[in-house]
Amino acid sequence: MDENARFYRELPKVELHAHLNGSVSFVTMEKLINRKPHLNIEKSMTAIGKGQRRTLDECFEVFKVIHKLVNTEEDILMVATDVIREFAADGVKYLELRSTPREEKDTRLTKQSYIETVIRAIQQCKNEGLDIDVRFLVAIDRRNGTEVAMETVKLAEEFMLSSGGQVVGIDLSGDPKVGHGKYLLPALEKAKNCGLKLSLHLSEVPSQLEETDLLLNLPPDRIGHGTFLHPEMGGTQHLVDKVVKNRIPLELCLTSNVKGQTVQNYSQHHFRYWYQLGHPCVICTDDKGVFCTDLSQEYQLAAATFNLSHEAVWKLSQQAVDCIFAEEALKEQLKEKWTKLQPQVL
Ligand code: 6MZ
Repeated sequence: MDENARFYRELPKVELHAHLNGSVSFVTMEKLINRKPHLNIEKSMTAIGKGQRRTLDECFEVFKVIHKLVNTEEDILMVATDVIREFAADGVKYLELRSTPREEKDTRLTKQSYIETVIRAIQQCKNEGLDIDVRFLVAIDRRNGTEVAMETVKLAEEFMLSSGGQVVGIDLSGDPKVGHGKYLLPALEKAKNCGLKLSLHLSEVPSQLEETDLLLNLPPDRIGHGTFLHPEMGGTQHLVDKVVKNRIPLELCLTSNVKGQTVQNYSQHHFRYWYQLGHPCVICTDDKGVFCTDLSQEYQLAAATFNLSHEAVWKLSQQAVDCIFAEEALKEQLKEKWTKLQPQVL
């Protein structure tokens, strides 16, 4: 590893936008495929390699394949522990994992046992003594509509109260071309009122301006992507003003957006717009398995594309701590960790 790559690996990092089933590495995927040879799934069907691109629709087909491979408690436990260990090995000190609880009649998996298993994986990694704190966001898949969204929030609330602080919020995700946020608003309001934090995928595709305007009134605690919010990408100043006024941090995933073809190339990524505004931006991976990346690479890519010094990169990773959903005490501990780890030259 060259010295520059080492800097990014050793940089303490915060990962706030990671979908569990999109984060499954090649190595874990191999184990899953070996467990279920009858499915005839090849590794190439579960990831988008270097230089490859897919439409966003094709990306959503990839998740369907992965969901076939991850359909028991045993699978979820393995996937979640592997993903957490990999983030820890990449220098991530605080991770918010998000995942959509699924019911699988064939394997008797319930949404409840799905969440319990993710929490078990988090505890197992803690017991291993890994240098990473992990929290869980329960995801609402937007295509499933009002009732499922409400049920998901109820589950998340129960777990928030019983999990000893591990479940901290709700993620709204899924194919942005399906469904409309107005049907999900009551569930999101309920989540907010019971103390769950909200991270919402907003304006990931161009046609969502009305929905984004509506959901920004909540307001959410963080925004996933927000690719088409600003006027240069067909958004509006009004939307930008709302985001800036409430200082809502953006979770930005460069490789995901370029490989998923919502952004043409790295230099046109909206990181530039929001970073120049001085608005809180957090670099994230989205789906490190599907998009074949890791958080160190994403930081390095952002730095190379936007000409950021090591000092600026350090600041970026440090400021991400302010955007986490965990309790204040942990925030303070993480800030101390960053201070301790800061190289003297910066
Ligand atoms: C929107 C996405 C996504 O929940 O089964 N997901 N939603 N936009 C994206 N951009 C590429 N990437 C992943 O992880 C997979 C699920 O996460 C959401 C989708 O709902 C996908 O099915 P989990 O752990």
